[in-house]
Amino acid sequence: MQNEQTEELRRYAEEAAAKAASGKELYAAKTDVQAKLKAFMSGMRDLPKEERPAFGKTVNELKEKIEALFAAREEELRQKELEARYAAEQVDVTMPGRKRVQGSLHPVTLVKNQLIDIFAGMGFEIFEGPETETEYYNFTALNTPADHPSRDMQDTFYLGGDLLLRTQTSAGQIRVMQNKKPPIKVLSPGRVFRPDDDATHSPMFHQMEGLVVDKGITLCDLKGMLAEFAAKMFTSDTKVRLRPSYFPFTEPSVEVDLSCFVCGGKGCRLCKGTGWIEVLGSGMVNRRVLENCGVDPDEYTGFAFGMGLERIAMLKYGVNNIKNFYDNDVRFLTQFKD
Ligand code: 2NM
Repeated sequence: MQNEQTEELRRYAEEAAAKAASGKELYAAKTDVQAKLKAFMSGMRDLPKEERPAFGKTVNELKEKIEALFAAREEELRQKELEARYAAEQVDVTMPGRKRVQGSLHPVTLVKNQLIDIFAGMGFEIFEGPETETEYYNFTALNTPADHPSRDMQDTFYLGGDLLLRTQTSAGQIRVMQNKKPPIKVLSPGRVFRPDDDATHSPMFHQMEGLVVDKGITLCDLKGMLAEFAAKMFTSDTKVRLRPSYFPFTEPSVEVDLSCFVCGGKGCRLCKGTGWIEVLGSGMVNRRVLENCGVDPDEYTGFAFGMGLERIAMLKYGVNNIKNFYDNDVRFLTQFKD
């Protein structure tokens, strides 16, 4: 009779422990089984004295079994819960990380920033005019005659009406002279547009023009300033050579050559054996241009210069086709670090 009850309680405990699916459920089952065990134990009082020791032994063994049973199930559940957590929180520590690619500035931007640094150091302010201009600002005010070839349909993008895409940033410098009394010292970087298209010409390219107007400005000031620019942009011993040229907006006009920064003037492939590289156009601002802007040419004189940023970048970084600048091929673009 007692053995039957013992066996029944043991089975009950076994089932209750097995059914518990979590630590919390197991604890509830254990409490329940312990209550039943206590009730069973209290039955000892009703037994004859001589049967009590045997009953006590049986109950104690049952109690130990039950405790071991719950302890084992508790460990089993703990292990299962841990495994579930590990599975949910799994990270593959061998997975390669996400690469962060270091960006770099476009070579034309690099050159533009270098030039701005150099000329800002000489006291120039930056003025960027509009990319769409009128014929007046782009040509007429710059003393370009009505029949000048640069005004041809083949050489300028006309937008209809009086508007066109500026062919040079000097269009914006006219506005500066109209609006500001000398001394003027402005640098105008920006995009310009001309219908040219080959290895060294693009219908859109970048220019940087400089303009200085004040009392007593001479060609010597221009040459000295260009020497400073050449030393900082290329090598410190770079020499400057001025050759006579022609622009409607300057008189006299000059082409500016710099001694070759590769061979130092001895002659090499880059300078085609001449020792000199043509870098920019320049001159003393034509008195008609000053007059057009309301600046008295008998009181003030000025010089101006203009260069193509792509051309400077091609020379400096050894790029042989201008199209490389616009293809957006990262294998090309990432080669240029300041
Ligand atoms: C050049 C060459 C020579 C130039 C002239 C002016 C202005 F506005 F004063 F008339 N700005 N830039 C100039 C002069 C530009 O580029 C090859």
